[in-house]
Amino acid sequence: MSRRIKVGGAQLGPIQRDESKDSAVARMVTLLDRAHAEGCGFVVFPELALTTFFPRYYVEDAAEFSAFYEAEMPDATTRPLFDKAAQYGIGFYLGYAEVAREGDRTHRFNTSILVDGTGAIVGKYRKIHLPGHAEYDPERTFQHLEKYYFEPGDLGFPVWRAMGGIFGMCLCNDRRWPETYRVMGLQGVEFVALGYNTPSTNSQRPEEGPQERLFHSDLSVQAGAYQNATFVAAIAKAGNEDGNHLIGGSVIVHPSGRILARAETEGDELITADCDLDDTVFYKKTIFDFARHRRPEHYGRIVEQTGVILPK
Ligand code: ING
Repeated sequence: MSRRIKVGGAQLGPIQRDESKDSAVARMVTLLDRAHAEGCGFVVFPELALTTFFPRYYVEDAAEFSAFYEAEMPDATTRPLFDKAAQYGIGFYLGYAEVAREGDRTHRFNTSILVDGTGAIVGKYRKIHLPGHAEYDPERTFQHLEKYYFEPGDLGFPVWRAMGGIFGMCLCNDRRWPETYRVMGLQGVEFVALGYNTPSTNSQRPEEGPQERLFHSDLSVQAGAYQNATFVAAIAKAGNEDGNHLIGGSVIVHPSGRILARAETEGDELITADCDLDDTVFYKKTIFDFARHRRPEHYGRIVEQTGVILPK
């Protein structure tokens, strides 16, 4: 029995700093309507899908940006998205900024959730690889302060049985790190959902522009999919946010590494692909049969070291 699921990638165009969350939710509901009309069973939205990419701005007191974070999910603002998805029986991935009070401490994470077709949150992920820097850096052409506004995730890279398969999540910069996919691959992941907000130039190397950024995004996602025999949907928030450009290039990738669907615009756009989760089985039973081929006795450095230790 094939385990086919039609997957929608709901790329968002820019969200301006003064745009309301209600407006962002309404745009996502419109994409969900389109996904329903096209027969999708699962939809992937971007990273930080409710707000502009606020880590590009520096404020002395991070509490000034508290409105960008969600203390409860769903709340009155996001409930329409959950209700519409449940009405359609569509599961989804949603990225947002999370504030969590644990005891007397407040934690802030760059978070995503996995919601099943009944509207139930089946899983949560908190971004582990935070790129950029933790303090204002005058040397950069623009700021990328995720290390200032978020803590590294504390939930690891779990996977969940949902939508008839084994689903995992990550966020943006995580897609550049092979460890992200491998930890999920070692749990049998068949579908990795991820959202991203990727500036189209390098703040430390201005000549690195959108073409290079799109190339590296595809390279990372296709490699992660192929090397772990999993589908990957990598979905952007794109376009010009208050003069700051983010790449588009949302893709849905097959476990062979081939791109099944790619966004053509930098706006709100639904891409779709028919994903038969059983397509992962051949690769998991042959070239990437981890139990037969991996030699972890030689991989010690990967977990023992953080940075490079050069030879004498
Ligand atoms: N954004 C970017 C990303 O990893 C980045 C930051 C771009 C880091 C290119 C390194 C190279 O796609 C987020 N939000 O992680």
